Amino acid sequence: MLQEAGVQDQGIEVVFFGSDTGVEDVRDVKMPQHFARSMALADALDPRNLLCYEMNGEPLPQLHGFPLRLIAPGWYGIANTKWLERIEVLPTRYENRFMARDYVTIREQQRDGQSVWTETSVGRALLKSAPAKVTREAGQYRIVGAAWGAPIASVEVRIDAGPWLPATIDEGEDAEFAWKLWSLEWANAAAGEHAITSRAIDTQGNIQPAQDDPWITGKHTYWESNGQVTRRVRLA
Ligand SMILES: Nc1nc2c(c(=O)[nH]1)N[C@H]1C(S)=C(S)[C@@H](COP(=O)(O)O)O[C@H]1N2
Ligand SMILES: [Mo]
Repeated sequence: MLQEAGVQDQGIEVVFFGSDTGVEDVRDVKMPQHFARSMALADALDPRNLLCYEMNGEPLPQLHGFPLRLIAPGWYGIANTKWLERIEVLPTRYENRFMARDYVTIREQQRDGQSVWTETSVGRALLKSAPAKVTREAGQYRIVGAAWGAPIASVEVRIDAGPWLPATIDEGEDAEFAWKLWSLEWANAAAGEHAITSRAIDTQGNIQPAQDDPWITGKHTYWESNGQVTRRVRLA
């Protein structure tokens, strides 16, 4: 669509406006505004982005953005503007509430022995997994979970303080951005309380960070929380 419309040379930013509105106090201004999110032109031109009017062969449900929404695969949910009303190309960066005030990540990172603080807009999805549940069939326990946020090579599971065990990733749809479901047969599961942790490994060898990794401990806001998840279960 952007190519057909013909983006001018000065255009660097593409803004997607939803139809939901509100009034916000910004400095001394009562500013009426729409929900809106922007992307750099190069990101917006990614041919994997979709303007969606159907879901599973049915018209898009109202709750999910009828009549039209953006789906930007590989980005956190906030990027997927629903109830799309307008697309604008700007010659400047766009910094509204949903780019620059809400949905920001404040990180403290060490650089050359100094703390450097950054505040960045929630962006591309990060490597993540979580154990979802434990099932029992004929006395055999199984841990089931999901992994997403990057091309997943493998998933490992740790029970209590044990070694990392390789989970089995389900076959099934090999869509580039689809969640991967995984499972692990839990051998010799003993009655009582247990802690189950998973970690995903992507095709570049990156490992999902532990909760005590500086990447996670230095993150002072809620969003982009891609640390390992530990779930506690009690077996009867
Ligand atoms: N117009 C509009 N689009 C929006 C939002 C919104 O509040 N208004 N919320 C965003 C957020 S934070 C998420 S997680 C997804 C949720 O999409 P879903 O309701 O289809 O799951 O929509 C995004 N798009
Ligand atoms: Mo969200």
